[in-house]
Amino acid sequence: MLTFHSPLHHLHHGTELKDGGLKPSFESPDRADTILARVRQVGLGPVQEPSGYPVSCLIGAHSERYVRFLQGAWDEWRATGRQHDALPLVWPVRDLRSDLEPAFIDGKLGFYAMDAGSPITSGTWAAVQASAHLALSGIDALNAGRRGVFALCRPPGHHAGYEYMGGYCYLNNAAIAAQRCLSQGAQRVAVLDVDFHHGNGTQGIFYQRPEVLFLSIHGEPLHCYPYFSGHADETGAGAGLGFNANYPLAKGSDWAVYEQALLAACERIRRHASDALVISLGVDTFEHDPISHFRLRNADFLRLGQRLGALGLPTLFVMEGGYMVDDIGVNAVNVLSGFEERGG
Ligand code: Q9C
Ligand code: ZN
Repeated sequence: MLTFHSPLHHLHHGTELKDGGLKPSFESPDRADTILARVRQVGLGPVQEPSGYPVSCLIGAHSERYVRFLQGAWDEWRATGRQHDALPLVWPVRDLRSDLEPAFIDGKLGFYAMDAGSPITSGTWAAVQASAHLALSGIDALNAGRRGVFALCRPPGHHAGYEYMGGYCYLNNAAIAAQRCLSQGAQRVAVLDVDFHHGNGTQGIFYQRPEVLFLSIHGEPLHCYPYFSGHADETGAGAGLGFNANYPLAKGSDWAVYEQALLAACERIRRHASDALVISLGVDTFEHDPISHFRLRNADFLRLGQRLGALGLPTLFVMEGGYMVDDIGVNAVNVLSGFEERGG
């Protein structure tokens, strides 16, 4: 399997609020380094750097003004004399106005964020842009005839919506890839999100569109982040009604429970008759993940990959979450190896 990777991800290393103080984020550079080392160790296949793409390739999945905000946020923040990570601290919830973009950076940060989990740092835009280019390069490789491709994206993307960042995510790499796939001639695409957390950003971007089937298997949202989306009754709207499928599972779910949801999702994907499949590949479903609550074991990730390979579709794997760094390489590459066994 071909892997796309860029060393530019190192430019982004943020902080997050935990235990009452600012700490280094769980979403750290050594995550991608560990996965890359494992890709090389098992000889998964060649590793390539991404091509360059114009900013216009990001539009569609995101609005133009949101991409412009991301691009300029650090400079606007620095211009106010601050040098530490920029974090939002005020949000336009419910009855507040969300129809007007604030002019000052502190207001813009809240306007374009769902939480305080996605800090803007000096290197964030360069890393985020490179991450999206990995996903775009991945789709181009599929269109050139590859059957399975791995975009080793970092920062991750699935919590990022049409006009917001959050949950360590800025640009929605999987949605950007699906969008490119359609613009290059695909009629139908499926995006299956196997990260522990609901892929709220991807769901929102495609909620009204029947050509993109979005499915997500995740921790039950009344108890698990992101709390405000991911319920089973979210099935799409307008023309997209019936093209969104959520499989929320109880905290503590193991492979036996997980596999049932996975089989249901695979059956729904077959019915969609997709030309291509994008997998939002989070491995924070692992039993020892520090911030998540499923109980998948190392070997279960191999089984997950085998099920995905059996779908027989051109497949792009886009890296999302996974915070037990010791095992992240083994678990992510197990999915990819399982896929190759069954369909490569
Ligand atoms: N104490 C992804 O997996 N914060 N994002 C959880 C932990 C947000 C996860 C709080 C988790 C976001 C891509
Ligand atoms: Zn996650």
